[in-house]
Amino acid sequence: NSYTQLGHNRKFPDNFVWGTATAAYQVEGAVNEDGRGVSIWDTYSKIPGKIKNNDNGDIACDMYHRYKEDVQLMKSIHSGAYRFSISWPRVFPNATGTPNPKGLDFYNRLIDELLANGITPYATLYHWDLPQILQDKYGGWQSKETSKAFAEYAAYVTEKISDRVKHFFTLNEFYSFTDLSYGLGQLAPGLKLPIKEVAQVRNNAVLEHGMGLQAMRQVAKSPLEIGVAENIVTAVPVIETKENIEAAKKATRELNAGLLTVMMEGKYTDNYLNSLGPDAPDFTMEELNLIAGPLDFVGINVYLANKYVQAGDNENGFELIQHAKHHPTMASPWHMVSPESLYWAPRLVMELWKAKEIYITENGCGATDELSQEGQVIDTDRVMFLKNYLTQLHRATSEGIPVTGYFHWSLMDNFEWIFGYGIRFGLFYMDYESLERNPKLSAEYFKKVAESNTLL
Ligand code: PNW
Repeated sequence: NSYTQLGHNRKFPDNFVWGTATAAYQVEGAVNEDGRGVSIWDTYSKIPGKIKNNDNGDIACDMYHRYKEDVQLMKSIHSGAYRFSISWPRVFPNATGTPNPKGLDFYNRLIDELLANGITPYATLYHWDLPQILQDKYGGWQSKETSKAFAEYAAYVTEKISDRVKHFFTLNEFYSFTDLSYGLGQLAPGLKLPIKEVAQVRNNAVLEHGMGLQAMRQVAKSPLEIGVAENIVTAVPVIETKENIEAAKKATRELNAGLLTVMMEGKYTDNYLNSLGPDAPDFTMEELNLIAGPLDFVGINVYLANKYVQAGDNENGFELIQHAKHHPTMASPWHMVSPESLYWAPRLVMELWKAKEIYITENGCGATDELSQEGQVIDTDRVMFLKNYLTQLHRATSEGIPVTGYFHWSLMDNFEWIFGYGIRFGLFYMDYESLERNPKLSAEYFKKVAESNTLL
């Protein structure tokens, strides 16, 4: 066939899942509709100077009203799966207690529309929009009360939708909503707490995942596949020698010690606890057991090689290498171009923790796309990005690394957190005046890859 290239098998495995992803606050809008409560992102985005251009998610892509059109967008590019997040304050305006049936109804409508169009729903229960009331009452993730509240919310949602949704993620990107939010002050609630408290926030977050996981299994209507979607900190061997690969394994294990590593191993590494010393978090053995509740798959958001690494003579056995000053980046300042991360991240997860099933729950890039007079968006930068990253993903699957699906971030341009609407990640271009959606060249590329299940 026309997709076969000379001498290469460029197919992805049979039944490989090609999907797209979004998150509630970034696309839904309708923040005051149908009894939705306030989240920390509503509050944070209204503080002048926090978000580029003082943008906020009040309208965003208005997906709350346009979801039917958006399901057709997915269908048009052969996105056979869709990863969306559920807004906790829509379902529980006060975080716990009396649910708001109208809030859940939106997700019921969305799920039914997806299924009617042959698209498999993948639901994320938490993508950073914490009910404001938990922040005000308990300091949000600083308290285990938030972990308990999450378990209640997670169980409620699972009970209501698990007749139709079989794939769940508890939380999205622990590193972002713990360190970046409570330590580095970059994301809501924008705090710069001392390390002891940040370590406790991390512990409460993984505990919350564990408690949620247990609660969800108890109420599931049928066997579910539950995992996380973590932005694993990936250490990539700078040159792929045996020694450097060993070093990358050790480094990746330590760099994720407070989050993914403890979820996979049920204990904090000695290095982690020793380096924290008196700042180590409070936890019990019983909590560690919950934290390490078995996952059905590991979901990883992979954008870059966070660090390059080589073997070292020191105690750790590895040496981290900084990116060179002119290492190329995509439009987001943090986004170092490093396609090989999409090979190494799943390989390291498989080797370190014997993962049997791995999803790439996010990958994509930001750009400053523009719509031409002819109504086209020719995003050669994103197509270049995808060709190179997917080449590495193909390398992974052809070596037998058990990656079963890939979700592109994102279906359409949306509210890019502190960068507002200034950086665009979509396969579809959003005109924020008319709210019209237009496919970019990358949408065509994604469609061809997904449809043929082949690296192009
Ligand atoms: C992810 N980094 O965030 C989030 O899950 C999405 O909501 C977001 O829109 C998307 O990626 C693009 O930014 C990230 O510093 C935030 O490496 C920071 C990093 C990576 C991903």
